[in-house]
Amino acid sequence: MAGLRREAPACTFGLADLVDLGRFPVGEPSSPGYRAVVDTARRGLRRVGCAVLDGFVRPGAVGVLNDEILERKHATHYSTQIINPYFHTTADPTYPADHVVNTFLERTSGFIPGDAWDPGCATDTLFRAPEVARLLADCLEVPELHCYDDPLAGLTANICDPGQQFTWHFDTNDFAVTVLVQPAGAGGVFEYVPDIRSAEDESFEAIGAVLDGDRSRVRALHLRPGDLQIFRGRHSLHRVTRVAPDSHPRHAAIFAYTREPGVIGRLARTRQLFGRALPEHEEAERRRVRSDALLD
Ligand SMILES: O=C(O)CCC(=O)C(=O)O
Ligand SMILES: [Fe+2]
Repeated sequence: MAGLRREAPACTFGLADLVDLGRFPVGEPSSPGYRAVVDTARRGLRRVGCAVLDGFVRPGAVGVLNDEILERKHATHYSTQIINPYFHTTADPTYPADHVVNTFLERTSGFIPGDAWDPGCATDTLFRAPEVARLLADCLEVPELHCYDDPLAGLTANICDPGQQFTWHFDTNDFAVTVLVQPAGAGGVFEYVPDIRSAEDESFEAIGAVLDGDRSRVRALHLRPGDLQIFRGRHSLHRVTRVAPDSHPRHAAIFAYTREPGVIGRLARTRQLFGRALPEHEEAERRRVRSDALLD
């Protein structure tokens, strides 16, 4: 008779272990505490496209999240690339040489891909908790949110090792949710320029000014471990500044959600970010319908 195989525990962490439910009563949407969190986040998102739920992850659980990143750090796909704000890597001769489209800056950070996480680990539990998706949907004023179905880009961690930076760019997703797990000792600061472009206006001139060092509209976020950040990165230029060479690495867990279920990423961007793509990406590319005409 074959012996019973021991299954790995499906989930060893409950939400209460991970989230400070006193301050963030995620499962109680009609409670005053929940309403207060949502109202504050909505104000930030409306005003500057950014909201921070400070101390969302319990201090004790932040260490667990960091251990999970360290266990998977070997799976990080590092990209050393010179990119323009639209993630393009080659010049476009239809624009002048000094145009932002032809301005390329260094990106040296890496991503731990979605398929590196074990289902039921603390990071995955936090990402997939329906109560968290409900809270985020309420903050973002959308009817519902679904975990991004992309097998690589749904749940990731952005790794910036000493000396690395993630230069100025726009995201392809409308918004991103980030939990800062380990800040750098020096550098590694998230900076952004709220709503510098819109679906109707690329605002090349304003973007060029920022790339040239204009700090007048730049905001810097000094996040602490366990802070959850909701950020609209499609229209807000942003970056992670260079981590000091003598600092420890910066680790951030990134949770991607979509308004519709079953959404998956672009083939070229997937290859760029993760160094590979899966058959699902090729299939999705064939079916894709664009939602706007922005450069990317
Ligand atoms: O690590 C972060 O805080 C954000 C990184 C980022 O901008 C991105 O992954 O697109
Ligand atoms: Fe980004």
